[in-house]
Amino acid sequence: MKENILNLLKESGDSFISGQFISEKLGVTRTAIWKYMNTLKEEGYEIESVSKKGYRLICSPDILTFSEIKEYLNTKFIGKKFIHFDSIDSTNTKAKELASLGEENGTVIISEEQTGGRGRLGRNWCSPKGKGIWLSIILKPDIDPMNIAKITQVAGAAVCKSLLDIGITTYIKWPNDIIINSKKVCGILTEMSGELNMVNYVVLGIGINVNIDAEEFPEDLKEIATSLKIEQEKTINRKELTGRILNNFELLYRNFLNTSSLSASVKICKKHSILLGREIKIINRNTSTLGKAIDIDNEGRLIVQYENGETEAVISGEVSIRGLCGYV
Ligand code: BT5
Repeated sequence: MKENILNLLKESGDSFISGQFISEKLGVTRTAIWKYMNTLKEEGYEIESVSKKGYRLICSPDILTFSEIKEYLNTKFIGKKFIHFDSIDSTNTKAKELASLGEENGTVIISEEQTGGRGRLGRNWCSPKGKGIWLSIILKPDIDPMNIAKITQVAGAAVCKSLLDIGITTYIKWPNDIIINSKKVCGILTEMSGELNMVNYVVLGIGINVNIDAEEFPEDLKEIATSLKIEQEKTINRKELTGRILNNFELLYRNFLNTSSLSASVKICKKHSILLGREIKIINRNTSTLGKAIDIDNEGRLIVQYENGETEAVISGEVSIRGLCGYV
């Protein structure tokens, strides 16, 4: 009901809408409407109410609820169900819990803040309130578990393309970091539950530092992390960007599933790769080897040429890559 009232307010734009009209249209009492208006105000909606005229929406809060994002969304299945939290430990943890209870393919879990945001290998992901996009998508692809890591690259390509669409050029540090100005602006965490040859579900987590100010990063991240706002020197519309990312992700993901080929995403990843042509250090457990990143193949593997001239196709998840200068 709250959603319906909000829709009516949005539809009427600058004009007032009477309590009588809402009451007749939605079949609720005037008192109930008044209560819903108060709930909306508590959520940050600025609503003017004038006796004999009714209600008017003055402005909407900067929150990533379905009501706020839907005008930017044109997906077929991603985000058809949207679960929004004000605060949560980790959207990936929640998504895994819901997926194991049967939550549907394409459901998006998003939170304004994460108190226990996670990176890979048990690392932390800093996710301050209202400053980023912290979301997870539940996916149920009918593919070989071996191919799941490729979804990270589909997501990386979708984020890069979406940022480029709003005029921001970024780079991908294969396989899962998005970089601006040698600093990390986005990380991707793909987790899976499955058996040897069957995927139960995949949870794709995307974290983007959107409007974080430099001084808001904790000390240990100041040198290695950045945000879109820091780089662009302006506040970025989180709602629009969320919509664009989900739209682009769905297109590339469907292309990946329908064609059984990663090439459309790889094309974007290669164009934006920060590693290709560079000397890198490939860290595999305790050993580290020097080499040069020369290509990303259509399986999404990083092709590395070692000093002895031999080449190897490196699979994401097996190794960690360090550039030889700075963070990347
Ligand atoms: C990642 O891990 O980059 C994956 C991050 C995924 C976060 C999303 S947010 C929504 C969803 N829910 C979750 O709980 N997670 C996902 P990794 O490559 O392991 O990088 C982690 C490292 O990045 C940390 O050890 C820090 O050094 C650094 N880091 C932490 N927070 C950061 C931030 N906000 N921006 C840039 N770097 C950060």
